[in-house]
Amino acid sequence: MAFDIDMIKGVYSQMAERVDQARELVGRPLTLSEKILYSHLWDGKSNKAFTRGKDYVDFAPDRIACQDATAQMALLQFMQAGKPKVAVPTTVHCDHLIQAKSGAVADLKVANATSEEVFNFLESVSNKYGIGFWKPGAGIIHQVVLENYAFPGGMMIGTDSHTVNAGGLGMLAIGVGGADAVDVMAGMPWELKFPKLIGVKLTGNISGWTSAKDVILKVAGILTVKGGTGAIVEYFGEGALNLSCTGKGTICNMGAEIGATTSTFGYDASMERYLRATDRNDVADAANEVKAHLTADPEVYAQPEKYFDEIIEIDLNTLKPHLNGPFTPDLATPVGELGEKARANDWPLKVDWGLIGSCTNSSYEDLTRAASIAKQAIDKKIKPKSDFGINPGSEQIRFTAERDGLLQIFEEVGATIFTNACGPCIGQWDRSDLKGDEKNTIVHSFNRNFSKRADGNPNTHAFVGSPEMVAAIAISGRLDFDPMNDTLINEDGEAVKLDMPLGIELPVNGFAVEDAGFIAPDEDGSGVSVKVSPTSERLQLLESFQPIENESLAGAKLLIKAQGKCTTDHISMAGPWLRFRGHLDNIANNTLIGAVNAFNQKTNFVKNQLTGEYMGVPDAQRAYKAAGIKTIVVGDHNYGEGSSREHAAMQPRHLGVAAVLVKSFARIHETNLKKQGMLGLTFVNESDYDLIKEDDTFNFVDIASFKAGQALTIEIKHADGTAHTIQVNHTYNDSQIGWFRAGSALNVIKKENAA
Ligand code: MIC
Ligand code: SF4
Repeated sequence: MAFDIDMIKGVYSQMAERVDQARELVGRPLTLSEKILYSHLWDGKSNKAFTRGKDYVDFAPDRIACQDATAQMALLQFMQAGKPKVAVPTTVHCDHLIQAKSGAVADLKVANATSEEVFNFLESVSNKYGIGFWKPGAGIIHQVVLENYAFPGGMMIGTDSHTVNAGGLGMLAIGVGGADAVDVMAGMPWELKFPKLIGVKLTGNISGWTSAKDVILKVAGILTVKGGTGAIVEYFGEGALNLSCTGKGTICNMGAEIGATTSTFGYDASMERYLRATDRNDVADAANEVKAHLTADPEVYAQPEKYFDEIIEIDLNTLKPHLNGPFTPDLATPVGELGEKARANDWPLKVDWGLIGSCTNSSYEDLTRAASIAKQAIDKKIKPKSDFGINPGSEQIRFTAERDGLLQIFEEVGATIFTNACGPCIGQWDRSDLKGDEKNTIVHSFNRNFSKRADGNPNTHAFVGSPEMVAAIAISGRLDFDPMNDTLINEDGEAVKLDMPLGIELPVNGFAVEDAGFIAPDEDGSGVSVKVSPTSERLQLLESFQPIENESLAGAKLLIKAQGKCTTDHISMAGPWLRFRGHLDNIANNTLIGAVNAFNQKTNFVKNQLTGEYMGVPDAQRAYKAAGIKTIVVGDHNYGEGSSREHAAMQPRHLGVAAVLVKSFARIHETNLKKQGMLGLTFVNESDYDLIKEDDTFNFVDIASFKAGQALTIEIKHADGTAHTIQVNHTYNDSQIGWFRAGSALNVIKKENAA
């Protein structure tokens, strides 16, 4: 039986009325995305049709999921909200804080010991406030959510950018910062700008070496890392019907890499099969009753150009397998062409590691497809040239894969089976084969491949591909290997070819698990006490941010002008820093240490204008803070791309940065800045970025009349006495300006609760 089945039935019981009403209001057939959006309005009904990309709308998500690395800050904030229980079903998943080193059993033991304090904190807060808790080793948040909680037509938010994975089961699932989750946990609406809609029509059928992953690798190549910003991507067409549910999950998952708000697919037979296989006949039966509302109206898919803002068509019959990278997930190259490109760019052709796992590709089907390749290495006597690492998506998948002999195949080719957790995908990887920062290549089935992400080494060239392609490349040990055309020399000196992968969508004998790793909260958690030691280096209770007063903004200094890609990994690095995710002051010591200083092309080396000395970004910022001087951060395009981690906003806020002024923002990060009471601004004229000099001082000329829909004016004073006055845009609405004035969104909630 499914968790929270009454809630799901409740959503379905209102669906018909709400969808019909929305259709009437909008005056035309509806896409699936619109049906889900309009049936989750906070006010129940709307009396106006919303304008995409413009109107801010209040929604009522059905559930929330948090992972350990972001849950700490989310729950520390929720504890301040003064509520006895979460208002909607919520879960916490321990998956980010487990380092991959020698194998699942040993690694889990180490993680439980080193992060005991944090796991205990999360478990007791969950117990107190009615939150379901998935302990370390239970699996990666998004696989566990797909297996247990996602349901067609539902809306959820999660404090992780890959929450979007649940689109594979026909949900609108959206990644948010912790402060957004706190709103919903506290029983308040969740606000989102009504998204634009991108339709992706899939014609033909996937076959051979091509997999669901290649669909999104191709889409990423077309739309780039910011092409989906502010939009929901809705997939449809006969090709969509023929993809498995977890394959759809893979496609939706990596929609985060194109900046999409989320991605989704209409309810179909693959989803029903998946629901039944994961012990949710009740959800499948309930969904079948409202089937017509769980996909778009037929007119929409017949003439998509009339209903979507943009249409992409992909012919799956001709789609080739891809490998995307290095350093960015949108650099898409068909496998057969990679050798030439690698040679031209001097990317190492020798592949050191093949890693299979991460929330995007760790399903049972993924493991079977990769295992079918690994098995051939054994049968055809090919000795794998690269090291192999596997992270199963959940304990249920791991247990079943072990029962069915899949893990044994991987072990036979020398793979290490790591914990059911994020592992190398988030830099939780004690990689022993490198001595220093050697230039090297790895291939993986993850979603992100930003510089330093997997192993902290800026010279690791990481390429993203399907699990089966990762297996093939790892066996060959070469980046230019094309399994569809090339042969390999086996131990008998014969040239052999790998046959195409064969997958099993769902385990023939059903899923099995002994201990899935779930701990239900007490019915009444009011007696549970949550302790945070004042001397802890891992956890720190939060103090309210003080509002940024207009006067304090006069004479703000430039902290850093970041050049080029500045993702949340650059602003608040993960890997070794994950240990401080619950301690704001400690984690602030990594603030912007990965951002490239536009004036010297170095990282973590900026001028402290007070002394003229060059130093690390956090040190310079602490000096400004000590002197009571506000600062601003300047950045390029798609600033804050990647993770949902609100630390990337809270740390600068904590250290006294007042404003972030960039060419463009990634959605979640922009919201995170607003929530924490900061100014997130964009240049009206992008070329004004070039005006900013290293010794600049800023005046926010008209901040006193900060208004929705009205640009602000900033005076830039250069050290030589000259000055420029520029216009900057913002997207704050009235209530968001209220957050800025109150010091943070949380301060507003606190005030309302106290009243
Ligand atoms: C990631 O993939 O970057 C993460 C780690 O899962 C993040 C969340 C985090 O920073 O904790 C994400 O994608 O939101
Ligand atoms: Fe974990 Fe990686 Fe997925 Fe983020 S992308 S949730 S780190 S597996």
